[in-house]
Amino acid sequence: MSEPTQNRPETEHPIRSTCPYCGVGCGVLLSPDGAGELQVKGDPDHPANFGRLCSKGLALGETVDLEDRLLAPRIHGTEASWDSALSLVAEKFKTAIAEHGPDSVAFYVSGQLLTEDYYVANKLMKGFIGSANIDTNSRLCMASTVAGHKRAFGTDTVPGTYEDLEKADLVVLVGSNLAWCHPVLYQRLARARKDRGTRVVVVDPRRTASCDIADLHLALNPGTDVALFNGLLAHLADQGALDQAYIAAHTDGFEEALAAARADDPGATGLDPQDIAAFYVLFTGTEKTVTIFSQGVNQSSAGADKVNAILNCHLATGRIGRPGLGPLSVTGQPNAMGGRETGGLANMLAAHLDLENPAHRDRVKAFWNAPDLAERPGLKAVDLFKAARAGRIKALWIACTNPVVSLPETGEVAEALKTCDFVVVSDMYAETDTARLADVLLPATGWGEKDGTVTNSDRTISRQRAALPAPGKARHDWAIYAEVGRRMGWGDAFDFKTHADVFREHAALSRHAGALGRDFDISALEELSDAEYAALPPRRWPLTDAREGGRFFADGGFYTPSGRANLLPVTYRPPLSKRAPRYPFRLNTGRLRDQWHTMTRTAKSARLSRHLAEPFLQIHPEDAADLGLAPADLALVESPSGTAILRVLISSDVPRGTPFAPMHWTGETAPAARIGAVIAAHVDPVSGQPESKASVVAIRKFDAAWYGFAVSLTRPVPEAEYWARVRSDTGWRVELAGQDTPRDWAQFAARLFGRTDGAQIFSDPATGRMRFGFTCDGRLEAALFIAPEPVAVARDYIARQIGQPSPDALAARAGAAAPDPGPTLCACMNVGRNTILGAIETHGTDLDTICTKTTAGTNCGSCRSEVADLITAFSRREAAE
Ligand SMILES: Nc1nc2c(c(=O)[nH]1)N[C@H]1C(S)=C(S)[C@@H](COP(=O)(O)OP(=O)(O)OC[C@H]3O[C@@H](n4cnc5c(=O)[nH]c(N)nc54)[C@H](O)[C@@H]3O)O[C@H]1N2
Ligand SMILES: Nc1nc2c(c(=O)[nH]1)N[C@H]1C(S)=C(S)[C@@H](COP(=O)(O)OP(=O)(O)OC[C@H]3O[C@@H](n4cnc5c(=O)[nH]c(N)nc54)[C@H](O)[C@@H]3O)O[C@H]1N2
Ligand code: SF4
Ligand SMILES: [Mo]
Repeated sequence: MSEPTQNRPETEHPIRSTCPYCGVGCGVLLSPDGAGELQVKGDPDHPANFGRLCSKGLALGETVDLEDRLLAPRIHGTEASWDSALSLVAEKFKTAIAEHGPDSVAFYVSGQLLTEDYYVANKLMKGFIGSANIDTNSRLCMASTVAGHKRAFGTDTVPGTYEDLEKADLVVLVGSNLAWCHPVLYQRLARARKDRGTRVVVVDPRRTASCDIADLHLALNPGTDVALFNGLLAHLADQGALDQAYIAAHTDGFEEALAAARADDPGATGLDPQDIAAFYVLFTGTEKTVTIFSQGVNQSSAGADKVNAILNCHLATGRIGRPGLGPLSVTGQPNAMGGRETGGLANMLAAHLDLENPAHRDRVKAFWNAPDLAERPGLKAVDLFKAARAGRIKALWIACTNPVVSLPETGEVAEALKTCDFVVVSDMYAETDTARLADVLLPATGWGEKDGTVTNSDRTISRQRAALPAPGKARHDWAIYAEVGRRMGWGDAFDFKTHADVFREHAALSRHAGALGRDFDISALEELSDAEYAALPPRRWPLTDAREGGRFFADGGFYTPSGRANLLPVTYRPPLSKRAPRYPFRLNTGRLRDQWHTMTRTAKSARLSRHLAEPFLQIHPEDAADLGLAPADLALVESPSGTAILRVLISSDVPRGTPFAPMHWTGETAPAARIGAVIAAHVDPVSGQPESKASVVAIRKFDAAWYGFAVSLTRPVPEAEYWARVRSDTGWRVELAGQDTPRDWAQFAARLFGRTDGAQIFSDPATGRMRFGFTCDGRLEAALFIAPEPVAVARDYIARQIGQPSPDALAARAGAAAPDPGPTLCACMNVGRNTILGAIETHGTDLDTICTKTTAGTNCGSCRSEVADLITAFSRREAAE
């Protein structure tokens, strides 16, 4: 077999590319040094970020090393050639299809695949294997929005653009922590607010960093957004604030929607009626309103209804498709939109065409010259893994996603992979929780090495460009799918030579979609030469000979059969997980500022790991008091499906009864803290999206007999009921705890660090506290602190002692000569909490002054709210003294 074309890294520097994290889709400038290092800067010419980057984008260069990379295919753990691995994959899929039919196989893919990867995977499954059993992690992410858009607009269109944020007078953030999850958009909003006084309302049960710029924070009861927006629709009607002309000319279903809205009670939100009224008055009186929504809306058993409740208010006021107003779904993953455009969901066709529509199917079948185009929707993510668990999926291929961590009821997902006869995983790393359960592991190139396109939240298509060579034998995802397509017998259909070939075919198919009256038409790009594709600047679709970019629906023109939008009658439904005496808490989950999902890349950066270094449970002070939980204790969170152990973080930012936990930790980083284990697999009946933010749980103290903290030059391998391991500048740091006390602590320490030499041991039998230090040539290489209570040492100080002359380090105090900067608060500029507190004492309580003096918050600004919190806490303390 000939090696597929591996495109070479671009030679012109800096190389323009796109950040691989969130759906803002920031442009980056890459300067490789030729020795594997990569310098990353914001692209001043990219329309998403105009040169800005957040902490994660800035740290990209710290994540491209090859440590832990999967560099060659493996079959049952043994390295194998591509030829044998792909023969086996093609053979197993063919056999399953021959014996059990096309629906006995499935692909599970990802919004982090590039459009070219997605296109080939979807073509192979829907067009040639002849099943629609291809679903994506977008099911956990954007499915409710897709369903809501399709119900209202007839297609999955994002009507507005990012500029609308800067032209709006009111921005409502619903279930979106923009400050942490879309930091560059948040910066654009914060700047606009400063310049023109934009009002901001945050609708979120939790007080988040985004509330820093909010005029009003509506901490509603979880899952009650439909009641809130239904109340708004009724209020708009009562105030005569509707756009009757727009309703009459361009919509259907208004009366039914209003009747349903009137029958609902905004009291379900649990909000102070005055706050509700203040929001309604603001919305009613502000024509230029943008409503941004994200996972607090989508990840709900009423996700699609929440989306439609919001869209109803915009449609009924005609606030759509004009500058400075409209609904704006911010997408999570870099190519969530590209996945929707290529039809990566099990209930969609390609190019925004409908699987249920025979005319659409015929057109795609003819275009692909496909033997067996799928005729009905395939299994959605949760059902797909349930089918695998039940033995109905005989061959499953997972790419670019880590479902054993990110799906709900992860215990069942792991069992599904064990049950399934044949599991293929394509990833950059071998040690993910999912990759560990694969029969065949395929090494994929990753960001910085691969080439293609992504579409961001405002329909802008940008190029990702390779700056580094493909490591080892890694291959591009599209090329792997294409080769399997050829080996399964469809040589002509998968005869792509380059990613540009794939893109041109995708663009050509969209011409047919345009001709069938769909929104997604990028036919202007179908004849790009290789050179034009290589040089493609960011461009917003639609891209036809007649039209480029712009907004949708200001003058109607919806994609429903009638051309009119549907207002949908929706009614508040509570979350599916029901509180019970045994499970009295409702667990909210989500993201942290400096980690990306299952951390396979961001955890490589010590800088990013310093913001919040451990999985935690954010819990209200009164709940903590009821449960007898003190700060830094460990809590055991339990649901009917599993358990998780998390560090207790007491905070009144979360309401009573509704604690919050981050989603990021895995078997590699904190095996006992995988939150997916406790999330119930309840889904929205309309969209199939899991309700990841509202599972009921019980909480109690995890009664540890001992707690530990360790630092080490080399990667420690902990054996304890609880541990969490992160990078530090000098190596690694680990938190530990256990109920069983090791018989021999010295041996425990030696095993933890993989050392055979003896340790320096300091122990205090009276208090049960112990310290172990391992040195080499008089320098500290590893240290372990054990105590019967949560270990109290200056962690950053200790971490910095690695490589330093011992044994001063074990004194566990910050030396006077070297002030301890404390946990990192600003990851971009690397400024610690203690440094900021020091600056407040010296320079006073003005936020801008503190930021300027310490440089904290002077890059992406998403930590400014935390700086402000420190100032507030300091001022309160001063006032009390
Ligand atoms: N730093 C970072 N940024 C990311 C990511 C990451 O992993 N890390 N991932 C990216 C991805 S894929 C996505 S999808 C986005 C997600 O971006 P967001 O949706 O902004 O992030 P989340 O933290 O998942 O959830 C948002 C908020 O929903 C709130 N919420 C919970 N229940 C409800 C409810 O019933 N109603 C309302 N109104 N709010 C509720 C939560 O308290 C939370 O603050 O982030 C993207 N950006
Ligand atoms: N409890 C809870 N669960 C959630 C959520 C939540 O808010 N709460 N959010 C959900 C949401 S919105 C999302 S988007 C998901 C995200 O969840 P996942 O998609 O499972 O998380 P990632 O860590 O992004 O997984 C990407 C995987 O692909 C690999 N990879 C990276 N680049 C490439 C590439 O180019 N090719 C290949 N083949 N592999 C690559 C990475 O190493 C990693 O293993 O989590 C969902 N789960
Ligand atoms: S906001 Fe941050 S994570 Fe999102 S695309 Fe921009 S740099 Fe990347
Ligand atoms: Mo997502």
